[in-house]
Amino acid sequence: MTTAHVTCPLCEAICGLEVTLDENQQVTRVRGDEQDVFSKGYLCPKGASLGALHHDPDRLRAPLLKRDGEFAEVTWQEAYDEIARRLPPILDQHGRDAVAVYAGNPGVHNIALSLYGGVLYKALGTKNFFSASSVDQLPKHYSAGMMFGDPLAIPVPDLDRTRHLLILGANPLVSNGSLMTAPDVRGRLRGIRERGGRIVVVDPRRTRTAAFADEHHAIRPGTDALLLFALVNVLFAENRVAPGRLAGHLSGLGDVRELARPFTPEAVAARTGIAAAEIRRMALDLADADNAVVYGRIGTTTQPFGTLASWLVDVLNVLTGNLDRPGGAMFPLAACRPTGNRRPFRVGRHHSRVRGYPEVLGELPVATLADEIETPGEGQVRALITVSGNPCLSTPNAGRLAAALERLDFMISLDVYLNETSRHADVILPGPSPLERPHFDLAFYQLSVRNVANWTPATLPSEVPQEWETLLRLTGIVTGQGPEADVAALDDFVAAETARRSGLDVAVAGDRTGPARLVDLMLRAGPYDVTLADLEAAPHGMDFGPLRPRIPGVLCTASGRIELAPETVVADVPRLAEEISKISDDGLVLIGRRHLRSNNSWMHNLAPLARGNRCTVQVHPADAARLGLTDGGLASVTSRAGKLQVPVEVTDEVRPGVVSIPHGWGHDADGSRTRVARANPGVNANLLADETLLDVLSGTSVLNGIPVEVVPA
Ligand SMILES: Nc1nc2c(c(=O)[nH]1)N[C@H]1C(S)=C(S)[C@@H](COP(=O)(O)OP(=O)(O)OC[C@H]3O[C@@H](n4cnc5c(=O)[nH]c(N)nc54)[C@H](O)[C@@H]3O)O[C@H]1N2
Ligand SMILES: Nc1nc2c(c(=O)[nH]1)N[C@H]1C(S)=C(S)[C@@H](COP(=O)(O)OP(=O)(O)OC[C@H]3O[C@@H](n4cnc5c(=O)[nH]c(N)nc54)[C@H](O)[C@@H]3O)O[C@H]1N2
Ligand code: SF4
Ligand SMILES: [Mo]
Repeated sequence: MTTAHVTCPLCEAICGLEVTLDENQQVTRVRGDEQDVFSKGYLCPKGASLGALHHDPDRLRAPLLKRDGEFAEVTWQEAYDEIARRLPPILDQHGRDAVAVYAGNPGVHNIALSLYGGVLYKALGTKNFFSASSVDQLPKHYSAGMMFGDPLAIPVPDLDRTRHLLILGANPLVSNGSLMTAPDVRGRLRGIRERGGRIVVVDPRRTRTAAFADEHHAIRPGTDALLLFALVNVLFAENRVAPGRLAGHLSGLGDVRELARPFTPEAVAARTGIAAAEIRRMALDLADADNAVVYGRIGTTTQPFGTLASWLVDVLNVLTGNLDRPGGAMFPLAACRPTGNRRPFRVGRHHSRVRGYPEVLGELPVATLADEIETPGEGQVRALITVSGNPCLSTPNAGRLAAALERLDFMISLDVYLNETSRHADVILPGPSPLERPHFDLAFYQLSVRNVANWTPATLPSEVPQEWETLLRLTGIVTGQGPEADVAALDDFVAAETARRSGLDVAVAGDRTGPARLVDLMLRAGPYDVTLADLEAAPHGMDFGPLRPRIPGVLCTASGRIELAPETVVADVPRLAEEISKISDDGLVLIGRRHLRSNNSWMHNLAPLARGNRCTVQVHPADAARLGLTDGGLASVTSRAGKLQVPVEVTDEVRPGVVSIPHGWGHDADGSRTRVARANPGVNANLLADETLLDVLSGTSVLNGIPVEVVPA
């Protein structure tokens, strides 16, 4: 029997787990690691299923190659030979942009993919780079980039010290937190109460978090920016703007005052569904609290005014003096120094070919991937590489995208399942299970409510190559070196680059290779005096303490100040102002929801998580009565993009005018190999999401607030 201490790579809470294996390397138990410096024993049902994931017989352990429409297991050599035969001619004949990439969410929880993915994408040199960020958090990168100069400088709520938390569009008691790495959110929220503080939730659904809170406002979807502007308006009108220490670091305060003028509580009340008096009180409560923080997540980013809402969240944190102070919204300081050049954030360095959407953070909106595949002409996408992504379930108008994938000349999926997306591929290259690879949360230490770090060595030897090697092999192929390229030499090159950008000699990392070497270099260049060897000696992690103020050091705007009214953001305000006059009861809209025993689209194949059908359309009793829908009956839901049938759940959890279907379901596609998930497939909510509805600034899809019609089926 052996016991391993690993950091869970399944969500942003980064819990420390204690995994027990028997002599046959079977996982017999997974528990929370009580000695973990950050999570202190917390875990959720997904983390507890790490063994089920590792042992899942459907998880791929060999490459699959499609011949005459059927997949067969092949050797790695055969897989690379096929790629070397088919991919380079597309690049040669049609140019770099003919090959698109879609990078999905698990890549952010995987050091091999996050450190070496970029090597392949840079070698490909395609403008057609897409990722799950454009169905997620890009608006927050955009607003942070414009306000602070650095799109990765995202302030997080200082949960453990705050006395007033205003949450919009997040359900951290179920999601376990996002853009806010905080294991055991429930315990931390309870702490706020115990300090005499207050939790206020703004959400169209009475979620677990809303039910736990002191106050819940069931807002009309898509109207958060109106509400937030009204809060800003009240602070100015009541002379409660008090940026404190930040006053000397601000630009654009007067502009914000002017911009907020039309957005009075009375003006936005009808549209948001929140009474003017309530809005006024919410603003004053924020101003009155000793410290307070406004926090917005998926419900505020995947909607038509995602960037404006993300911006206004931090404007409020500034106006109340809560940005960069304990108990407010603070900038974490990760142990690994990011190696990028800190130049002021810019967008629109290139545009998508068909619809002309600007690039943001080097990517284009995934909502336009189908356009790029379907539309002939120079630069048409003819091949696609998906890397840990399932866009056929996670992106808008999934039906159109699935049909478009069938028109590609060639497709590769780096994926651990044969699923709704990878079934369209010609070659599937699997990666190791979480227990078969080292782990380090590069992304999430930058978003963590305490400064911590934890290195996890691989628990077991891998049955397949590490994914960084796979990515370097593909890099060899697209750079003309063929499938036999010297992976060790490519890795040395990557390490030398990392060392150069960190101002170090690569030799300091000794004989390490792969991600371990890069992490060691980045730690040595980082703000704490630690190396990878120090972390290896601390299996429960290292704690660098609570968050500390970082302004002005963290800023890298051209002015060196916080830009409270960035030009491009301000230019979108008139579009929001038009919303004020819109009628307030314009039909049903669809929102999503997350479930504790679920992880986007890909963990429904694990028996311990797969109990019961949770894929229903929730409808308010008043709407159900009006529409003739009955609990347990079947509804037909139609949007501009598509149509589906789904069981009805009548509940007053959702506000009137709003229906909710979770995303990530629809596991009945022909040819996918996820046997447990198929037994309880649910429906693909993204058949309904409209690929033409975007937050215009960031290119992020509207996944909440989609107009739909619902009738009995
Ligand atoms: N309607 C609606 N749609 C949404 C959302 C919503 O709220 N509503 N949420 C959006 C959000 S926030 C996100 S992040 C996206 C997620 O969108 P995606 O990232 O496209 O989808 P996932 O469901 O995370 O699928 C991840 C894929 O990675 C594979 N995978 C898992 N582990 C590994 C690994 O270690 N290596 C490799 N190579 N592959 C692996 C899985 O098998 C799966 O195919 O969905 C978005 N879509
Ligand atoms: N169990 C579980 N955990 C997860 C995931 C999962 O699939 N399952 N996915 C992970 C990922 S990739 C992410 S990005 C995070 C997301 O983390 P969260 O953002 O906390 O997740 P959600 O539960 O989608 O919460 C979004 C909330 O916004 C509400 N909402 C919808 N529209 C609006 C609106 O217009 N305004 C407002 N104010 N609210 C609105 C929804 O009702 C919902 O309660 O969760 C992560 N954790
Ligand atoms: S909360 Fe997230 S990190 Fe913690 S055990 Fe669950 S899935 Fe893993
Ligand atoms: Mo996400």
